[in-house]
Amino acid sequence: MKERALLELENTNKLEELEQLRIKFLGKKGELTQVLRGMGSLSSEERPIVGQVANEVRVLIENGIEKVKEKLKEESKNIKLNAEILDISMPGTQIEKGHRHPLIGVMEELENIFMSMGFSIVQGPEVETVYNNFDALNSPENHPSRDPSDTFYITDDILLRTHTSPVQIRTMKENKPPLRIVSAGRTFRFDDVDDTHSPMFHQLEGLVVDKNITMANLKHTIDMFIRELFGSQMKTRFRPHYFPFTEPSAEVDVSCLKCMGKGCEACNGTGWSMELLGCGMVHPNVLRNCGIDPEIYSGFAFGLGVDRIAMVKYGINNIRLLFENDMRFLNQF
Ligand code: FA5
Repeated sequence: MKERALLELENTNKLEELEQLRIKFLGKKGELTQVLRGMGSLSSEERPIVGQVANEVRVLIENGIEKVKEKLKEESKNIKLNAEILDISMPGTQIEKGHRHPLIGVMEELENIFMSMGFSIVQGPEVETVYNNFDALNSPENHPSRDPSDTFYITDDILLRTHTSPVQIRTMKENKPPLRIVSAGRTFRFDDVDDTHSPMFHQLEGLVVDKNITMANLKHTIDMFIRELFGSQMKTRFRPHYFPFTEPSAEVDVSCLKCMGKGCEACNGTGWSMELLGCGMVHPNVLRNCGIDPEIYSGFAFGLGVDRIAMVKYGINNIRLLFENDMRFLNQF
C-alpha cells in the first residue's frame, strides 16, 4: 500500500486528484483506515507491530500529500505570473484623441477677431421669451416668422430663440451706452433641411450703440471683419433688405472663395457666395423699448450665420456634414 500510495502521489498533477487520493487512503472508508479498524481482530503481539507500521505509512502519505500540494500550488502560481508578464517594449494601443469641432473653432476665431476690434463677448439663453425674441425687436404681431410653423414654441410666451438678436435687448436693458458687444450661440427655426439650412444652426450677433454711429461705421466694421477672416482680397456686397429691428437694413454676401469673384460652378457663375449675414441701423423703437433715447444715441447691429461662414471658409457644400458627427469628416480639421 505504501508503494502504491507513493507512486500515485508522484503521478498526481492536479489539486483535485490529490484530494481524491487522500480520501482513497486516509478517508473514513480509506484503505489505511480499514487496516486500522481491522486491528481488533489481531493478536495482542501482532497489534503493536501492525499499528506502528500503519502509523508510519499514514505519516508518510500525509507528508507526501502536503509536499505535492505545495508543489502544485507553486506551479499554478508560476503559470499565473507568467501569463501576467508585461512586456514594456511592446507598442501600446493608440488612444484616439478628440479635438475641437470645426464649428466651435470658427466661432472662437470670429469672437477673437471682434475682440481685437474692441468688442466684448456676452452670452444669452437659448430658451427665450417671446417678448425679447419678437416684441421688443419691433416685430409686428402678424410677422410670418412668429408663426408656429416657423418657430419652436415651448409655451405661448416662451420659445427656442430664432436668432441671437434678443441678446441685443438683454444687453441694452442691463447696460447704458456706449455698447460694443458680440454674442454667439445656437439658434432654432422650423426650417426644412437642405444644403444651406438646418433647424438648429449658429449665429453671432453684434451690437454697437453710441452717439453719432452711422451706416458708414457698420459697413467699415463688416468689411474689416470679412477681410480679417478671409483675406484682404475679399469683397463684400450689401443688398438692401428688411428687418423689423433695423432701418435701413441690408444683407451681405462675400466673394466666392473658389473663383474670387470671377464666377465658377460653385457660385453658379455669380462670383458671390451664399448670404452670410443680415445687418442694419438699430430701429429707434428698439432703442426706446430698452430705455435708450434715439434722439441722443444711434447704433448698428448685425447677425451672421456661423455655420455658413464655416462652409465658405472650408469649402463645405452641405451644412448637414457639420452636424452628422461622421469621424471621416471631422478628422479632416
Ligand atoms: C436674422 O436672423 C437677423 N437677426 C440678423 C440681424 C441681426 C439683422 C441684427 C439685422 C441686425 P436672418 O434670418 O437673415 O437674419 O439670419 C441671419 C443669418 O443666419 C443668415 O444670413 C444665414 O447665414 C443664417 N441662417 C438663417 N437661417 C439659417 C438656417 N436655417 N440654417 C443655417 N443658417 C441660417
